[in-house]
Amino acid sequence: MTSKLSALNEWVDQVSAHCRASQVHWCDGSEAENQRLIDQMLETGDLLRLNEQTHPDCYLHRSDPKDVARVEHLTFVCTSNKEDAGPNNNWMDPAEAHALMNGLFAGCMEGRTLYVVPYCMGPIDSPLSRCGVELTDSPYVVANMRLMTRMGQPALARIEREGQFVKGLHSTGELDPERRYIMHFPEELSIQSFGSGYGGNALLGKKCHALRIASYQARSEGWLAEHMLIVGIENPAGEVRYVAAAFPSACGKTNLAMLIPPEAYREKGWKVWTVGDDICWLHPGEDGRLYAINPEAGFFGVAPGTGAKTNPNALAMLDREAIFTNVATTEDNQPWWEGLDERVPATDWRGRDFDPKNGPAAHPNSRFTVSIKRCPSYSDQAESPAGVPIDAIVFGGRRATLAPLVMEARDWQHGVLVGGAMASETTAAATGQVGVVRRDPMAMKPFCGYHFGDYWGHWLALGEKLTQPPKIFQVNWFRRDADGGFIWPGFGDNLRVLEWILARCRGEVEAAETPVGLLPADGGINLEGLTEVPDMETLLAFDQAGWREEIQAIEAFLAEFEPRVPQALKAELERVKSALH
Ligand code: OXD
Ligand code: MN
Repeated sequence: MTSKLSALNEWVDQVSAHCRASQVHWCDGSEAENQRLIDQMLETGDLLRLNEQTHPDCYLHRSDPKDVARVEHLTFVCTSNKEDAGPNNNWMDPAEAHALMNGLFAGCMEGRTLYVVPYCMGPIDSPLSRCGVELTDSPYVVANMRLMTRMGQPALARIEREGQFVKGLHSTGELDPERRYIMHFPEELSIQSFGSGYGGNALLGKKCHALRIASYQARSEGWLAEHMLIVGIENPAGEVRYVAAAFPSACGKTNLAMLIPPEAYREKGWKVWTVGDDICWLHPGEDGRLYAINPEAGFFGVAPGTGAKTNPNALAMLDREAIFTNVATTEDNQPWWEGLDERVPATDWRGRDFDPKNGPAAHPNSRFTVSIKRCPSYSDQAESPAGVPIDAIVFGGRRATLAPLVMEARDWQHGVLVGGAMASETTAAATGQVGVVRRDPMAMKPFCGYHFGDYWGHWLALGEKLTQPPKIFQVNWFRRDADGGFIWPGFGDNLRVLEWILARCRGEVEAAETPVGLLPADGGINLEGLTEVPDMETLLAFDQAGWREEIQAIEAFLAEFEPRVPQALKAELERVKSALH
């Protein structure tokens, strides 16, 4: 009998020959292996050791200054039929893409080691998890994959049992932005990434596998791969309810996933449990509910803005065994970023003496990588092979105006429209202009591996299978006042909104009907203990004229995905439109 690993062995041999790798190393994920890689990177300067007293086993990586974010314009979905990738993706013919990538990879690993990185996305013994193997020439990628996924021997054993895995090939090449491509071949379950070492481009388990390839796979298998955090909210009675929430990159998913309840809530016994901060795989269960797993095993979080007030749980896990990328450092070699504290850094993210004239000390998209096990609020259900049952799905955007603090969709179908119409101001997580409003359906604009029209159809079809579907909500923490300041305090106080959401799920509180959704009735959001009462009237206002304009913009946006926009979604849009007029 041929081993189920023979396909893997053959592929490794073929890649190694084509890339002319000097050595091949199969990663077992062990502590000893990790230590050897770290030592080697300390020697080459790929990693710098941080202050060993304050931050034991913490390292700094300074990337190439032109390689600091995801590159959406260089990211392609290569389906045999162009239409299947949809207007939401860049498309290249698979044969053309393979020819291009074969050219780039030819001989690119001369003098380098090819690392074979077997990994499992999701709890190692969950039937909902999926495996992959990343071949990479970057030890930085290996060290990060070890924190971000279940990497090494147990994953290889599962691959040997199942025989199926996603094939990812990565090389940093020369880090030349002119020779950089992130290619996805969903029909082949494969990924090829060349020319970047940045997380979202190079840690192939994350965006490439767990979102773009998985979303495609999920469509044919009847589940969803989403850009969502998963959080458990424990009420004073000790009941834990789970919420999955989609927000675009760098809009506070990590903070929300591990928020610390406001004091008045803590005193009563409210607790928050973290299951995941970025990616969520949702499967219908036999009981007609939706179950979620976090396919990742670590955080690749945005550092700036992470501080004692915004995310004390994150700070607590970042003082050991973490990799920092493109942060600044203090005089005594501690990692530092804007929003951490009042200290003045000594060195900026590029290694220069800090000078405010050069811009922020830490790169706005600087990151930390750390195992989820280090999170003080890590949920004891996060490893559950069956996943956690989801009561509410939340879609959030960053909008200065119009979108209220919270709004409930009438039903699943309306919720799909609410998610599909989401818009948000862009952030530094991807290259390009920051702060412009763009439509980002379900926060999946950069990550859906197929046509958005088909994706919405899949959401609608999946909803029909659920006899107890989660309720769907939209939130916006980012409303601004006339002076440009945020109206809602955010962070821990977002629990006030989650409390309302969960009370709605249990049918315990009233809501006010508007043409665009249900808003909290007067006094519906608990403000107990807030020293400054925010302008709730503005936060929960329904602006009829503004929504009329918005609905026109949504209609025009949806039209871009014709002829594949589901009839039911258009009917839903018509319903909202006529209610508005
Ligand atoms: C991320 C992103 O890194 O969304 O999670 O860019
Ligand atoms: Mn993300």
